[in-house]
Amino acid sequence: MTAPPADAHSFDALIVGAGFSGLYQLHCLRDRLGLRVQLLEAGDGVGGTWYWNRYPGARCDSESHSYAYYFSDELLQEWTWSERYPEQLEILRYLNHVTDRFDLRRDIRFGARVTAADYDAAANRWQVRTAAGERYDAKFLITAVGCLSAANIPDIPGLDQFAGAWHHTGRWPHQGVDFTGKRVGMIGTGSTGIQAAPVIAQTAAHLTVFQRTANYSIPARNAPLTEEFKRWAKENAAELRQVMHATPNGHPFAICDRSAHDVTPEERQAIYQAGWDKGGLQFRAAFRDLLIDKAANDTAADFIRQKIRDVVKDPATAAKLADIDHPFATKRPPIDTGYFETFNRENVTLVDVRAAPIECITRDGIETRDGIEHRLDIIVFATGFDAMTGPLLRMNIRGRDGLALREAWQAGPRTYLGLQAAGFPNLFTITGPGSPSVLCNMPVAIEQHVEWITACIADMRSHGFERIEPTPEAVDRWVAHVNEAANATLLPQAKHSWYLGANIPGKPRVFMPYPGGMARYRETCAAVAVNGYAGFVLSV
Ligand code: NA7
Repeated sequence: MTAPPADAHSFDALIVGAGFSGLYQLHCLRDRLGLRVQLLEAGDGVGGTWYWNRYPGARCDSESHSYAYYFSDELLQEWTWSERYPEQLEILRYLNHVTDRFDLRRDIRFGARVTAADYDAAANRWQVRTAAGERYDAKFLITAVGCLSAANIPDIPGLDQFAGAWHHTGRWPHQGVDFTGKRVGMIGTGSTGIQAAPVIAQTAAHLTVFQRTANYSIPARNAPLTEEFKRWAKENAAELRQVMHATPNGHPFAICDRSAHDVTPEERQAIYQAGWDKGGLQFRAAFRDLLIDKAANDTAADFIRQKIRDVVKDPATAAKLADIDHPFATKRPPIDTGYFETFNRENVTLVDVRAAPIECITRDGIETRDGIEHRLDIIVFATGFDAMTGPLLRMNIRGRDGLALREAWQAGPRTYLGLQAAGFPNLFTITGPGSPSVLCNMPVAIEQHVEWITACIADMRSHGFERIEPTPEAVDRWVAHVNEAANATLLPQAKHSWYLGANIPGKPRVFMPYPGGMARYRETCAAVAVNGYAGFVLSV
């Protein structure tokens, strides 16, 4: 496997994407297994999500001490985060530090966007092409393209005639955008819009927020970390790792083992208030049944709606913001720094585009169905992503007998464990659809996948296997299991969620991430490997 290649572009493994996943995968395959590996990255630098998402207010919603690699004790001890939630630039600095510390840069080809990947069955090699026309081939192809990297820019008529500037938050200009004195329109009130609005409003002459679906949000309560906390996190890294591995969502806190119905209304109110004051994603860990029992969920939803009404002074605006049509946390729950307070500013307006949808973009702004033209200098698309499948499908992957992944997944993604698809030998998808991924603190999900893939390739080498792919039956069973797990929760009730692909016109409505919990998923993957890779076919 490690014999010298016939030409400079042949490798044992190709990895696509230099974010959290790709960097660790490169380290594992090259430095632990001794493979010849090339990592192909579309951007000019490492960082993945944190390379592209440079919009104002961009910050991680996982707490910094948990949003890090835990595979290296030395790395954990030498890196110190500055705030409770790391901002985009700090994460980018961290990933650059990791890249240099493990000497990864020399095996990364930047500016290399993969445009095609074809499996050559006779040679058992993946033939990969980039937009620049470069060709690579390798036995293993590992996608590390992230779940939220294919920007969704809605097809609104007239965008090409807009006289101002427009930007998608996930493709933010590196030099930044100056909002001073500008009339800014922002479409989208997901996690991104909720982070960006308060920051944009500080310098813009006016900010108009176009809201299609009102959203819950919990205060982040971001703050600089104290020296005491920084020391505590380092001293307790092993215990923190254990907690993150044992919880369903990979965060460093446990979900309380009580039902929302086990306490009196007054106690419940006090518990929610404490969660609100503490801030962050931990709010949803207050009760074990918030995501499985609608009546329990309603208690949290009502609490947050009341908070919105308390914060927002104009009752009409408060009513629109609190008119939320889905259970709490069935869409990815945002956390914010002053989002609802932003609507108390003189220079901020909320436009309800559920009531009056966007008709078109004109030369001077955005026109809604009620005939109003909202005059703008800059449009910010905080409109999210073609999540989970988008980044994979746009690579034009073809497996055995020319089977296109796009065809195989016509009715929605079909994987075994989110790791592999039938008909695509030796293709591994890190945090692929069907794995916990976006329902988990991402570095935890990523480390588990990378380590499983690395161990699998190591096992193949030691037993002389050349190919691995799942059986169609194992895929069928897993897809059914993912659906069952989703249907056991309230998650599918948010009909417009990107978890379901519902934000992209024409995309099949299938629940994509695995909602059975990261801890249980980790055990399943380990059991599969121990049982001779049950559900996979290994061949020589
Ligand atoms: P999201 O969560 O997909 O949010 C996108 C927002 O944009 C959401 O409010 C959408 O409304 C809105 N949207 C999308 N298309 C349109 C059109 N055509 N018209 C009006 N409004 C529109 O993306 P984010 O970037 O905020 O967050 C993605 C993830 O990144 C986040 O969950 C974290 O995991 C990190 P909708 O709700 O579809 O009605």
